[in-house]
Order: sequence, then C-alpha cells, then structure tokens
Amino acid sequence: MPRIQFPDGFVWGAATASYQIEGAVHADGRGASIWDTFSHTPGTVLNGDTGDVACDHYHRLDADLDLMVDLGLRAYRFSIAWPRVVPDGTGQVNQAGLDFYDRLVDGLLERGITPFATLYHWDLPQALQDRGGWEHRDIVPAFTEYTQAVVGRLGDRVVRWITHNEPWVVSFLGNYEGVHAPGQTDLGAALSVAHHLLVSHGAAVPVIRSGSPGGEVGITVNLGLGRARTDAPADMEAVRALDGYANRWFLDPLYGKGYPSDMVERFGAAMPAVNDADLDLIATPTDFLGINSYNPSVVRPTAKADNPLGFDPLTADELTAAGYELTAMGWPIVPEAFGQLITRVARDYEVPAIYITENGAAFDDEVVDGRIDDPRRTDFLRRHLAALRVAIDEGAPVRGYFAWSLMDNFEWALGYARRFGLVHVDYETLERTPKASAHWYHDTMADNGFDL
Ligand code: IFM
Repeated sequence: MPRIQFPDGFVWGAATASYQIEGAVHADGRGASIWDTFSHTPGTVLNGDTGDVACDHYHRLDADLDLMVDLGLRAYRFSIAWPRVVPDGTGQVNQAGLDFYDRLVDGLLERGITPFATLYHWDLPQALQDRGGWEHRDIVPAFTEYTQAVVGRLGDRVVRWITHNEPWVVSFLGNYEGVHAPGQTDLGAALSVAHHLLVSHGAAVPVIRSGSPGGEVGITVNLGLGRARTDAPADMEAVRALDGYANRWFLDPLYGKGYPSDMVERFGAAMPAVNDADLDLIATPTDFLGINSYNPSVVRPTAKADNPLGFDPLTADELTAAGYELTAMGWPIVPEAFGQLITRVARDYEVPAIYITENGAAFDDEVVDGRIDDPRRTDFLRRHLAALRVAIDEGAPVRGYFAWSLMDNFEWALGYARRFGLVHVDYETLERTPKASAHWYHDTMADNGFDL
C-alpha cells in the first residue's frame, strides 16, 4: 500500500473563525458586527439562522481546548473578532474582549498547540460599516489601530499572524455578488473594498513585526484553478477571466506585479484610482502565504451581455452531468486540481512558504447510534493531502495544513445547514462528537502521514 509521508516539522491543525463558532454576541462589551446585522436581516441567511449562539465556543473554551488535545491537533487557527476588541471600530479598546483571546492563547500553549491568529475573518464592527466600511480609505488606519491593540496584548505569545482571511470573499461575495455581509451589488464598491483590504494588509505587516518579535506574518487568500469543458479558445478565455477574478486579482499585487491588466480592462470605469505608493504597500514582503482552497471552478463564456466578468460558472446539475462528484456545497471534488494550484502559485509567485490554512468538505452527515461515520470526508482529506504531497515533491514550500473545520459551525449565508466539521455539533444540546474523519485525522497527524 503506497504511503504518503510529510516532511519533518510539517504543521498539522484545524481552523475556525470567530463569528462562526463563538456566539456570545453581547458578552463582555462586544460591539455589533456586520454579520450580526446581516444575519438578522430577513431573507439573507438560510432558515433565518444567526451566529448569536453558534457553537457557544466563547462559554465552552476550556472544554473545546481539551477537545483539541483529544483530536491530537498540533496547531489551531482561529480568528479574533474586531468588535470584541474595539467595539466601535476605532477608539476605546475593550480589555474584557481581549481577555478571551488571552485565555485561548494561553490554553493552547499550555496544551502544546501552536496558535495561528487571523485578525480579520469578516466580522467588521457595524460602527465602521456605518462610516463606509472597507469601501472608505479611513478603514486602513482603523485596521492598523486594531492590529496594534491585538498584537500589543498577544504578540509575546502568538508568533504566526494572518492579516486577512479571503479578501475575495469580503470584496466580491459581500459587495458585488451580494451574498455575504454587507450585501451590496456594486462592482466599483467591491473593487474599492478589495484595494483597501490589501492596503490595510500591507500597513499592518510592520505593526505585527514590531509587536511580535520573531513572529511571522502572512495573508490568506482563497484560490481555485479554472477549468473549462473544452479547449476551444472561447472556453479558454473564460478560464483566464475566472483566474483573473478569483486568483490573480489578489496574488499579482501582493507579489509586486500590480493589478492584472486584462482584468483592469474588463472592469473599466468601475476600477478605482490606484497609485504606486499603494501598490508598494500591498507588496510589503511577508513570511508566508496562506491558501484556502476547496475546489476548482468550471466555467463557460458568459451568456449575459452585461456580465463584465466574461464567464459563468456551471450549475451543480451541469457539473454532475459533466461527471463531477460534488460536496454538499455543490463544489466539485478534484484533488489533482488542488495540487496543481499549489504548484502553480509556488512557481509563478516564488512564495517563500505556504500554509494550507483551509481545506475540507461539507457532507450531509448522519448521526447513527451516537456515531458519525463520514467516509466521504476522510476520502476527501486523504486525496487532497496526497495531491498536496505531489506539489511538495514538485518544489512547493508547503509548511503545514489546516483542516476546515475543527467543528460544524455557522456556514455564513447557508447558516447551520452545511457541516464542514471534523467534530459534529448538535445544535440543540451543543454537544460535540468527533466524527470518524477526526479519528483518521488524529492518526495522520500523529504519524505525519498515512497509507493511501
Ligand atoms: O466557512 C468558510 C470559511 O469561513 C472561509 N472559507 C471557506 C469556508 C467554507 O465555506
């Protein structure tokens, strides 16, 4: 049986995000976030679900830390809720909010688990949104100020920092496609949001370096290769447009290439003014790139004359008809595309180090006699890790892997209807039960590899 073995020192972990698991939205001086507002707006989230309680991680911290030990995690990636730390977005720092993350970090370190902290995973203080949010340039110093407050408190113990999680989702899903908070559908706004996210990342890097001596800093982008049904020139052009929208729009400026000119041309008058000083700031050198990737996107030339992107994604039915196996999200399962993506990013951008900061799958898990047997999730993880090993063999400097997610949680616009966890959460009782995939992942982490 072939064995997949990872390099010595490979970092194994699982990831979560504040709004998706914490609950306790009114505890200890936390301010409102845009996701509180959005999820409480009728018609935005499936079944009217909100993050008010979520997994109640805020009140179950010690038990969840012990659960991480039982699972055998070596590292844990979490995010910090800006509205817990600076409830009004700027100004007064709420020490009670920081206390929670202080206890989390100490609890991890006492248990031998390395913390990876993400500063922004989408829960913007509503007070800042009321002043223009990421669309307004003033958000940049506000993010720097917030970063300073967090790093000032935790920087002596946290040495792996991620500025932003998935700027594509924040920009385009939130402000162009309107699926996420704040729910806008304005391309120009989305492009300004993307630019300010990237500028704020660059501005935060030196703040983190000075507040966290010996620390390493990066940004996490969500990426996926484009695929077409044929290699006809029009299909290939659609793939290139998808690649520009999903991947190059963020990677090119982060690695000093500026915004990709083919996409600037597509975006036309919606494109905000960009100066060289901003581009220099965005390209501030970092220590690693975080990559979240779940699936490739299968696209075709757009059928809509007013679609500036130039492509349309295939529907779930079309993907199935084309022979793709899908997760419960309707995302195609193509492990080799994951490996090819990592190889390509490492090669095209000469990234010094890569962490896979999220990868995993939602399936319709069933609890039978108190057990959750989820062979499709284990198979997904196994095949994606095997593809990742190929990318490492091809030279990609991959330092670690974080499964998404530690536990089932609030899956944004889909509420609690999609389960990505290694650990099942009963939303009535909030009881946690490790799934069969968690046991497989435990052994994989312990052995630094697995039999394929
Ligand atoms: O749940 C999300 C997470 O917050 C960001 N990356 C993708 C996951 C699954 O959709």
